[in-house]
Amino acid sequence: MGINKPVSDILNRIADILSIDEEGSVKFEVRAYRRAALSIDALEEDVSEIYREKGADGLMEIEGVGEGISKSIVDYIKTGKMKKYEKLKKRYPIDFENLTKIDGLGPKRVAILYKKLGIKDVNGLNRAVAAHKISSIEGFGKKSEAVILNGIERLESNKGRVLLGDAMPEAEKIIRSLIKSGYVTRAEMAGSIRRMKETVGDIDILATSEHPEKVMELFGMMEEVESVMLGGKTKTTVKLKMGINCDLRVIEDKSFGAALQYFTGNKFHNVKLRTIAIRKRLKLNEYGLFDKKGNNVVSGRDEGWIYKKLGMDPMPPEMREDRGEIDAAINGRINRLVSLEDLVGDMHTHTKESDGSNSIEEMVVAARKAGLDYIATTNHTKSLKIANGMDEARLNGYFAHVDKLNEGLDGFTVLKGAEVDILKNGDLDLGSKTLKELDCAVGSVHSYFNMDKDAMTKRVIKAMESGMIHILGHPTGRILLGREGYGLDIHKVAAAAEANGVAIEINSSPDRLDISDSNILEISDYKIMFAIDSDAHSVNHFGNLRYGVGTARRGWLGKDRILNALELNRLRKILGR
Ligand code: DGT
Ligand code: CA
Ligand code: CA
Ligand code: ZN
Repeated sequence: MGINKPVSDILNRIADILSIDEEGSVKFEVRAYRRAALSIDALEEDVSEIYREKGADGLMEIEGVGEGISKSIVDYIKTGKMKKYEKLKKRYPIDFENLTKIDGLGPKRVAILYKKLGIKDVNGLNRAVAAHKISSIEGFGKKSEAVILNGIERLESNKGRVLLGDAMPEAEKIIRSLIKSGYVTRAEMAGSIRRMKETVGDIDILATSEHPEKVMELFGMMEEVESVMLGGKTKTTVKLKMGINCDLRVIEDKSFGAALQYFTGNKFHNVKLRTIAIRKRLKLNEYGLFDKKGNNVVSGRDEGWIYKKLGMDPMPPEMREDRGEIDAAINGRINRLVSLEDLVGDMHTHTKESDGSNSIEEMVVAARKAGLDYIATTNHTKSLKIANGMDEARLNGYFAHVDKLNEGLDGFTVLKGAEVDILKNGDLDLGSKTLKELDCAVGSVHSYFNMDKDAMTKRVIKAMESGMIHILGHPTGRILLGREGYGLDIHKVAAAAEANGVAIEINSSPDRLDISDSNILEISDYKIMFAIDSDAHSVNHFGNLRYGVGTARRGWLGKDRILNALELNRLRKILGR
């Protein structure tokens, strides 16, 4: 495990504490820390490696890292601490990380609660809410108290879960090590990761091996592992350093498919399937599908055949949530779902013109590497000052640059776009002349999240009715394991999207996955298209598209519903309307 994550976390905490101060120069500093945190989080190479190879100068080559921040990073590499943070922490000895995850609480409000009530952590907050102390503080009130209480409950229910985007790469690393050991012939993910669920409680891995004991021994000693919780001959559970458990099961080759089915779940899907088996006088378990005499009805090797023998079409793991997929499978109505290979473009990407880490040239190289034929460059607009949003003049200059770039590109196109801020009253954050010139306008809400549901719905619909936006960006504003989405009447929004030809974004950023799979299922009968976007803020983020695809598949979407599965000429016709 590298140190990029802890380093970027501490930089964010420094920004939290600094942001309590309102002074102009500090505001700039806050932005610098946030920016550095973001680009370090997105780095492929570990900062400790960079430091070892190139020293502090190497660190300063990282986007957004200047002399001061590079010193702090060196500090951390040498001592495990940052002096600047330790000093600031004395001013506010508060658990910012968890407190700011709660809806309705930013660093400033957390600091007010500390000063007025001495609240330092979630427990303290919980006690203050229970005693109704919050509502008496200026700027908080009864509504805030309710929002905070709801936020605490959400934080509790998320405890122990991590983002799919953190769990999946970890599972891949473990599987690579297993295969590399030479003792494992086959290893695959099961459970919620295989179903591409947005958060994951524990990692499930199934493997086949001639030497199960060796595999278990080796697993317990992997560098990702903190401790072995439960060691057995065919199943071992470990606690990973990243904070969750990992179950490894060694399975016999002849029942690998059955085990894969069984341990992929989910539980409710499996219960239904077992009931169907019983009705057919069969028995389904992790070893296979058996008749009354205990004979194999179908080879346990193959997952798909188990479904077929039970009288239905096999369906992708992403559908197995007991949301009607078994009926659909019995009636032969499992459609082909969109896959990563179907995506040929990306409609939402940032560069360092606003809050991204890379130049448009670097983004193009990365997008091509990811197999794309076009991207829309969509930086933030002027109201979003914290993200260095662009005004009309800067956009014009930038677009002239993009025009030149496009002339030199062969077989790749950059569409000129913007992530246009949807203002409080539903107006868009750019003049209509500039808006009309955009190839691709993603309209997004970035402020006033606490508006009531009616007002927020009207705000978003007004933006869609402007006829100026092509895509509604991260439609509900939720942050996974963080804040709840804003109140939004999703049916009214979908109806407006249909009426105005606006596509709904499936934002692939692992902490968003917004719009959610369940919302997609809810609105998929409307005649609307979806855009699976990376919302890339760095060259590495195109790799997140797979999570957006997973979300689309969990919403049962086929390629025909995906805007950026269209080749450029057909896409242009739709955007041009
Ligand atoms: P998670 O880990 O909370 O994100 O969700 P899952 O779905 O990965 O749940 P998990 O890890 O408890 O179990 C993996 C799959 O194994 C689950 O989807 C269904 C299946 N399963 C069925 N019966 C059992 C059982 O008795 N014990 C366990 N551990 N798993 C079972
Ligand atoms: Ca699991
Ligand atoms: Ca498990
Ligand atoms: Zn945005």
